[in-house]
Amino acid sequence: MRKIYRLMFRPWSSGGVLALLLSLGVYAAQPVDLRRVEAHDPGSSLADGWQHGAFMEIFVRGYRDSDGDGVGDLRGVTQSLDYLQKLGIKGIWLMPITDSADHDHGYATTDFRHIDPQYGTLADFDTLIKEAHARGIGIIMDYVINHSAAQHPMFESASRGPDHAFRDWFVWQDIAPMGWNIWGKDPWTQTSNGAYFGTFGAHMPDFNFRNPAVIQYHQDSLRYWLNRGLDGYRLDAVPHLIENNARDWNDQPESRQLTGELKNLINAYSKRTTVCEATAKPQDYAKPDLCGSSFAFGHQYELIKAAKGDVKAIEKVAQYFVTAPASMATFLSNHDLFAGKRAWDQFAGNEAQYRLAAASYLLQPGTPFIYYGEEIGLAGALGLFADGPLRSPMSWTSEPQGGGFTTGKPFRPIAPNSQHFNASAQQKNARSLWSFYQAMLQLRNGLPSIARGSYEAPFVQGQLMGFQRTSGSETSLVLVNYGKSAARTTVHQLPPESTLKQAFPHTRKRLNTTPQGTFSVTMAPQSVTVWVLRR
Ligand SMILES: [Ca+2]
Ligand SMILES: [Ca+2]
Repeated sequence: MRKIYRLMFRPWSSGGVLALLLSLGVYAAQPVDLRRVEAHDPGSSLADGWQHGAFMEIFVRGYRDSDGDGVGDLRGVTQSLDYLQKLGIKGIWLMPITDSADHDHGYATTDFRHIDPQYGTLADFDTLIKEAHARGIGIIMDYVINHSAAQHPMFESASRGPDHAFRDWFVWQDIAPMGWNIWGKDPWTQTSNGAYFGTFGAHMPDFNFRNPAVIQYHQDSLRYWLNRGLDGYRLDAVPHLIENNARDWNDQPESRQLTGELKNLINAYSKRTTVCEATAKPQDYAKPDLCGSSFAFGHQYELIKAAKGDVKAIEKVAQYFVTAPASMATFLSNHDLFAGKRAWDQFAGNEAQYRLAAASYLLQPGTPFIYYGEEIGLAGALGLFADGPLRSPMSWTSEPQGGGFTTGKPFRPIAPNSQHFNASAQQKNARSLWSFYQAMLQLRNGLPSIARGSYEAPFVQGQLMGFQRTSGSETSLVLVNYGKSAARTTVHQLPPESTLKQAFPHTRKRLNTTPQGTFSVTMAPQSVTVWVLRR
């Protein structure tokens, strides 16, 4: 008998109270906010194309604590907007901020329309949106649509038996079917009241998207936040929305269809954007008729290997955007361990390699998603399991107890390198990693060819990569020498007898191309240069 309600006495949480009332049989009515939400687009004050600027992925719990309880919150993010603007950030991806059962990453949702009280209030959310927009920064957030937490009042009702409310909102069979295997695990959980399906495990039961009421509920919930001025969503795990059978469960046509419909709902609002997590076929999901943008899973490993000098990886990095859509969302690492450790740990603190990886993805096509703290070399916390080290507090200062993240006791250990690798120290140092990230984003924000230009003439010579980006009359030439020795190279396919101005490092140097359209230059070891040509 697994009818044990995990009661969490969180009197400040409506979800907790409702779950409690439900479990006591007190609350007969539906405890979930099922109100219909019509589209009321408040418009957008953001610049056209803002969503093609660099994003920061923020784990609110670990970003900045405004009230000293040791847990990051929305006001902490609002207090960090000036910092993000100075860095050159144009968008923020908030990891889940709604009520969750996990009280950590937030992907086990218990209320799709309520801010986790530890993160703040709806008023705090509204303030964050308003203050971000005032700085030209848009905000998207996670929407975890495939599943809820097992503690969601809807699932708690459904799990009581076939005649209970919300039963058909989840995927049930009398007896768990045989033959299922998702990443080495059986997704079915047998209970005394039937078996239910959970792609990511028993704690996260999948919704039944063959039930139109479920789709309508999520559409309403998406509109709920868009109507408040949210600028879009990162849709979680969309290839897993709809399963057909034990063989055909991943990335089914039905999931693609529904993903496209959700993207259409979101992007019908002015200047909104959608980016999808689709690990198996990310390039398919970036296409306009599907999600429009999709994380470039797999590419991050090549970026890291290339930065370490791996010639095969350098070739792959050079070729990636020959075929990949420019709407890919590129990154070095994120909150999930399957995507890799924090960049600092993957490079074991080698800043030269770190810079090469950063330049590679910040100067290529795609929309870069910087993982919070990446710009200061935030290391993973020590002594934690699984993906815990990836989600430690941001290091704001050298303060040894809370790293400037909190005046209280941080919910998780601060980074072991916070004394030198913190936002305060690095902003003062023109040679810091932070300053390098800022310089790369200045190139993106200042040069249309780098931000959204074409991708042309990629080449690799030894451990040196080059490519051109063109927008209108402006062409940028990017050269990256991943090797540990200087390299002389001749670049071809440039406009003949034209003047190239060096844009990075920022010098007054000018060089001319030959009548044949070539250009020769010597690259210092492990260096990046950017040249700009205007016709
Ligand atoms: Ca707090
Ligand atoms: Ca599913």
